[in-house]
Amino acid sequence: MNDKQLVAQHAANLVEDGMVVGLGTGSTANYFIEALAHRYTSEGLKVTTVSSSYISAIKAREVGLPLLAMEQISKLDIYVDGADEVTPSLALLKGRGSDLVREKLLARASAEFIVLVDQSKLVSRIGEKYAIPIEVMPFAWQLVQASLQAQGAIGELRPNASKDGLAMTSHGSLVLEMTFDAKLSSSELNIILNNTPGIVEHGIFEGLAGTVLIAHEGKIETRLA
Ligand code: ABF
Repeated sequence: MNDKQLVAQHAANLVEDGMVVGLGTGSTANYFIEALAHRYTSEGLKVTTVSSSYISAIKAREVGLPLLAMEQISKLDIYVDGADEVTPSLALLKGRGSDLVREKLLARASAEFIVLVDQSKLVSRIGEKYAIPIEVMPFAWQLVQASLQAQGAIGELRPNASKDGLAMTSHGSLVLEMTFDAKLSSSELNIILNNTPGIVEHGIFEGLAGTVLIAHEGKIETRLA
């Protein structure tokens, strides 16, 4: 069992009968979906799930988990997802995958947001390793880019990974990937991005993580917000 599987298995064991469970996206979340499905089929654990992406919804269906559409829920008990960066204050950077709007909606609506990472995701500040993904209304991207550039940021639209052109989210947003002055804290960045018109959502998850489970060489460290 690798570190991602270990932490995913640990999180699946935290799920209780009757819970509505949010399914994250990415390689670690995939292991969680598999581990949860195993408990569902082998123990008869009663769960309902809701997914943060089409990809995870397909995975959930493949492994036989009962799945609700996001439109069918108003709250959930637990949301389990990976992250790209985690700071000492448990601010997160997410969204190197596709759908951070759904991810942030589930993180905010859940009674408990559990983040699964290995040690490679630990950073001293948001933006240390990656540019910040910022979903923008397609017609607003230049205005948003200019507004953020005026505040010292640099960056471009995310290219499409598999073919020519630009990346587009499942609900039609373009994605700017911007790098900011390293002196700005995650809460300052969060405020700047929350207050910029034309931004649909961004990858800074500030004050949302309840528990971060960190796997390293077969052991799990638990950090609580
Ligand atoms: C998604 O998957 C993203 O928000 C985050 O970018 C990523 C983490 O994936 P992995 O577990 O594969 O590193 O949830």
